[in-house]
Order: sequence, then C-alpha cells, then structure tokens
Amino acid sequence: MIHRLPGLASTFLLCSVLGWVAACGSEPPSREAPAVAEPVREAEAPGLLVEGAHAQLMGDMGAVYFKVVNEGSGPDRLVRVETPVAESAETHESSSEDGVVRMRARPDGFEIPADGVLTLEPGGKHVMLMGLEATATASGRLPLTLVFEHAPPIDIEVEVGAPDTADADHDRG
Ligand SMILES: [Cu+2]
Repeated sequence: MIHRLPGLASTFLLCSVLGWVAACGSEPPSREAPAVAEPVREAEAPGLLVEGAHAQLMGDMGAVYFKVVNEGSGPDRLVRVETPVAESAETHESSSEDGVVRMRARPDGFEIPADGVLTLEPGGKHVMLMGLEATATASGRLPLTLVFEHAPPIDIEVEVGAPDTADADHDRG
C-alpha cells in the first residue's frame, strides 16, 4: 500500500469510494425468487438471454448486475457496455483476498461459456458506471447496451435498487 502503481491507484480509490460493494460481497443474495410484480427486464439476441438486470448506485457511480444465458452451442463474450447516461461503463471484477475485497478492471470483458451462464453479481463481476447523469439516476432506469463478440448488441433497461448496506461512505480521500 505504500508504493502503488499508477494503474492500481484508481482501483484503490474505487474500492474506498465503493465500500458498499465490498460489504455486499459478504452477503449472499437473499432474494433469489423474483416477485411477480418485480419489473425485471429481459432482453435477448439470437442465442443470448439477459435477465435480472439491476443496479446499485452510490452518488454518480453505480454497479450493474445481470445474467447472460447462452443458449447457443458456441462461446461468446461480453466485450463492452455502452450507455448514454454515464461518462464511462467498465467491466470490473471484485474478489476477496485475505479478507479484503478488491476490485479490478477487466478490459477484455467476460466470457460467456457455450450453453452456460455469465453471472454478474455483488462481490464478483459487475459493470461499473462512472459519471452518471443525475436525471438518469432520478428516473430509476438506466439504459444500457451490451456489446458481444459474436451476438448482436442487446439493449436493456436496468432497474435501480438501493444498496442493501447502510455502509455508504462517501469519503473520497
Ligand atoms: Cu467496479
């Protein structure tokens, strides 16, 4: 922590800003079965199905989670995510090392195994939104476009849900 590479500095910063991401990682998702009225959006492209998209926001930053079900016989890859309502959208992955949750950029995106599922969830893979527009966060819905290596892009509208944790530390120092 004394000497850190420039490339890691932003990761450390994000980790401290997003203390709630770490906190969420320690809690298993407790609401597996979606309620009937829950406005989970689903969208699909040939062979791919996106489901359960939701976002957790922290100021002008947010983490987006969803599943991509690959019903095809070949692997694919989520190569990037685009949105008009944030300055940037990056693929990240959190992992726990020696009890410390760290978040790293995954610039190559995430593989979607053939006949398998790519899962983005708290404490693991996620899409990190930075510089979110206030009007977008207020609306409770974030439009995202998922871009894949093989399948055509999928547009989704992500439901914003408040973080489960009260550990919302805004300290950016
Ligand atoms: Cu992140």
